[in-house]
Amino acid sequence: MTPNTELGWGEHFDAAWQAIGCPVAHETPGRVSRVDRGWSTVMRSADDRSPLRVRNIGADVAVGDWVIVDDEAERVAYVLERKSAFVRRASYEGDRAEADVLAANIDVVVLVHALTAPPNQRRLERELVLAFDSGAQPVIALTKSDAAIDIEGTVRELAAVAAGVEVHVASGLTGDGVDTFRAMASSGRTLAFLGASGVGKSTLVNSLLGREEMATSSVRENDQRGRHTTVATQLLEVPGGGWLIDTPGFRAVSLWLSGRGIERAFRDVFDLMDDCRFRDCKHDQEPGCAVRAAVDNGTLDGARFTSLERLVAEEAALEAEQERRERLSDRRRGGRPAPDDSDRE
Ligand SMILES: Nc1nc2c(ncn2[C@@H]2O[C@H](COP(=O)(O)OP(=O)(O)OP(=O)(O)O)[C@@H](O)[C@H]2O)c(=O)[nH]1
Ligand SMILES: [Mg+2]
Ligand SMILES: [Zn+2]
Repeated sequence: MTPNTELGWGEHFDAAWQAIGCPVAHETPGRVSRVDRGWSTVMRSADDRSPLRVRNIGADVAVGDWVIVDDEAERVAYVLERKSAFVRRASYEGDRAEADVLAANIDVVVLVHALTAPPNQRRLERELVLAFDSGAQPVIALTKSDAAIDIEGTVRELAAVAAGVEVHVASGLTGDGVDTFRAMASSGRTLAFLGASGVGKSTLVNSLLGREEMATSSVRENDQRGRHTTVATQLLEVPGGGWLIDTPGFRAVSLWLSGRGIERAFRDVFDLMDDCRFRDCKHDQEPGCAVRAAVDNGTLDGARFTSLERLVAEEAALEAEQERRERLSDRRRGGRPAPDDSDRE
């Protein structure tokens, strides 16, 4: 039996499943719709009324993953290679860098901001880096259009740092502009909604579902901050096809090891850098610096350049830390090559 295409199964997963020899164990692969403290809820079909509840033990599972459950239906035995994933660095204690996978196997990452608060360009820039690195298509949703302060102004400011990504205005409350997202969710595709607490992710998700599935609650009067109402990420079916992943609002948009996310999110600035006279220009005091010139003549916002410099430094620090940890674990093994996974239990 082939896994369920309505659940979003497709070519990529077929190949990933074959690559590990098509193990079946309890059943063909299912999709994780929810993760709670080491337990996964696994759906076998789009209308699965009694999804499996299994332990994760040792498996790194995120909502949206395709997994194979062991023979006893007790735990996740395999997690199939992901097609895409939105990953940030977990809020950390000490200096251990850990990945926090907010959603896996998504087609579209919807970065949600509210039109009722001043535009936050710096946050959007960071979110875009992670979104480009996710492997999914990023889009931007500006919600609460019915109660907006200044729609045009906010769209203009955010579009200026959006690196060409589409910006859509919507209201989860009135349903205005919501059809755009419904169209994106067609035929088994998965949309993940990500953003700060209180921006209206769950309200938008409910509007798309046509039912009050997710709880919502009011933001704080004084600063418009949310109350972290959504506590567990969930995969939800849109009537008529497609899947939505509603996620808990997150505060820190910390970088995880990235591919070309920074270059893609700051393409305009990297294009300028190509025009600097010196290849090793630090964009500081050098003659013929195209970046400085653009800041001076007002075509590039100095704050955007500072933001890029911070992100580049953050990425470099993370890479250095990863290398240090790898060296450390090499030394613990006494310089011997790392044991094969199959040797470990
Ligand atoms: N006027 C208006 N209010 C909205 C809209 N969308 C959400 N809200 C309100 O904003 C508040 C927060 O909405 P939620 O949907 O719970 O926000 P969230 O992003 O899911 O928040 P977390 O789950 O905490 O991450 C609620 O009081 C909603 O009614 C909208 O389109 N228009
Ligand atoms: Mg919510
Ligand atoms: Zn320069």
